[in-house]
Amino acid sequence: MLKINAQFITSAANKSQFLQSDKPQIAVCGKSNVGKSSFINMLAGQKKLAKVSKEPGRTRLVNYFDFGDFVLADLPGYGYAKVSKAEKDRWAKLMDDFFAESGHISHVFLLVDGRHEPTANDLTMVNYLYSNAMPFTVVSTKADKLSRAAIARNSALIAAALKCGAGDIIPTSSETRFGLDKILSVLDGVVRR
Ligand SMILES: Nc1nc2c(ncn2[C@@H]2O[C@H](COP(=O)(O)OP(=O)(O)O)[C@@H](O)[C@H]2O)c(=O)[nH]1
Ligand SMILES: [Mg+2]
Repeated sequence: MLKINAQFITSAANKSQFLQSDKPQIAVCGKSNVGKSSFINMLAGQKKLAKVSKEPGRTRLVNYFDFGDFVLADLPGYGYAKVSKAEKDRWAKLMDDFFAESGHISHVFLLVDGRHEPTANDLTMVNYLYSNAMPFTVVSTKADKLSRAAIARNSALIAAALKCGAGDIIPTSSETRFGLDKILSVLDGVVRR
């Protein structure tokens, strides 16, 4: 089993600031407000490691956390309508740079909102992961807001849109910690490789 003992390391605003580490690096990505920070806090078993916001975030930083056996990179969210074209371009450049040297990335968690079909930006992100040959897991969030039947139904819709199997989608709730066991077993597999 993984021993999880997490702490914030640093933030990177550009390529030159990306963290170099000997530990496996795991990235978390998804649109603004999907629940990335909450997911990281659930993994860490801490309430305030990553900042959770009611307002969709505007920070354009990669935040790094040391989890002991691995480093987790919280990537800036996308799809927030109110950002300027210049900010969107800056985000795209940061992501291009991040995945360009993706040899150091062991795994990516792509978070999508379990209540809705994936957005156009989610599809762009997943294509990005496919074209960079990144190993990834799709995590659907906010399962506490859905019935079991709705979770199953939405997983099928999300899988069809993202061209993966419904069984490859892990529904989670950072409120109830539903799905955490499955996430930990993915992490365990990644870290052992
Ligand atoms: N009900 C519910 N709300 C959640 C869950 N995860 C996140 N949220 C809420 O969604 C909002 C955005 O969460 P945050 O983690 O900051 O998203 P981020 O922008 O992707 O980092 C906050 O109001 C959270 O409380 C969840 O599993 N269940
Ligand atoms: Mg966040």
